[in-house]
Amino acid sequence: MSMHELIFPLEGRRVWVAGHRGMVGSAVVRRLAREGCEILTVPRAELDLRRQDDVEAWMARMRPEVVVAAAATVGGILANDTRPAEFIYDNLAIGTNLIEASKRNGVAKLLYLSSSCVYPRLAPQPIPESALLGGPLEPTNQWYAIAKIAGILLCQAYRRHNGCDFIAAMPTNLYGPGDNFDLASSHVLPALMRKLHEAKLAGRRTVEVWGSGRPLREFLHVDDLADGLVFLLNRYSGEEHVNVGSGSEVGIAELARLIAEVVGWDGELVFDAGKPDGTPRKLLDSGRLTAMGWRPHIDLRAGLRQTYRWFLEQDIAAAG
Ligand code: GFB
Repeated sequence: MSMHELIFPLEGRRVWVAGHRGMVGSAVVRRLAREGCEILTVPRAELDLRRQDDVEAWMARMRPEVVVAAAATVGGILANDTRPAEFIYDNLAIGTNLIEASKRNGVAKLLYLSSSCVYPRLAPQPIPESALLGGPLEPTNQWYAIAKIAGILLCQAYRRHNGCDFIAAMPTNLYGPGDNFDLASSHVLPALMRKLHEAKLAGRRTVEVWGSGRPLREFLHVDDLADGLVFLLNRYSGEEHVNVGSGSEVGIAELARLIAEVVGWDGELVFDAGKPDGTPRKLLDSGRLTAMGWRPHIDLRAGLRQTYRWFLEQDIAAAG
């Protein structure tokens, strides 16, 4: 059987999306609606994924057959840099609890969500899966990275030791509906969208962009990611994590100009060298996934327009 055949249909299965309120989890829930499966979710107020006993008890009661581990404490460069204990503890706890409880409850398939920032700071570009653990991490997000590397290795170890069909996906930088637009904790794309939108409303002629504007980032729309994740659930079973990217990168200064165009603001961008640049470049080699037959569909400009429309709806809803 070749790698890209449908080996694990989701139809009729009980699929737990852990982290369903987040940008990724909510996109996975939207995408799974087409698969004919039964989707399980649980609010954070009812189940704290950092509590091992609670996670095990919930899973023993709800008996999911498939788990999408999309729950995580996440944030942009500043949040990662200033809240290290939260980023390492929460993500280690969530990952170990979901994986161990899935083993104990005989889960047939688990998909763990890692992140492209787990690769070494100066990894070869585009970054192949084999670059993992080949060099020192980017210091601003090393805490998050260690937890997300542990998740990948847990999946590998449980596969080898317990025969569990647990796989890991490595998404690139993501954006889209459901993103976090809070300036202190968000990633660059929603942060700039909000800043430029507010500048337009206030008639301000300058907007501050952190760092030099020179770092390069690859962006993937979260609906493309969700589609790639379902593709992997259906068609991939293996020890190595799989990169999921769009294949195209953009400089931060250019991204700011693109968003300014979408928002309709034509002032001046001011670069704040007092803020960190982070890793200089982070482009994934997604050749493994595309060779299996998957590709993304939403280009950055169209994705930005759609995300801005979503943002405006939230804004209006919040104001009204
Ligand atoms: O998206 P971002 O916060 O995280 O920042 P990373 C990307 C680049 O955009 C950095 C610059 O060079 C920032 O300095 N930037 C410019 C801004 N203006 C802004 C702004 O207003 N807000 C923000 N947030 N950035 C994250 C990791 O790294 O990538 C996470 O810290 C995660 O752990 C995520 O892996 C995917 O791309 O540098």
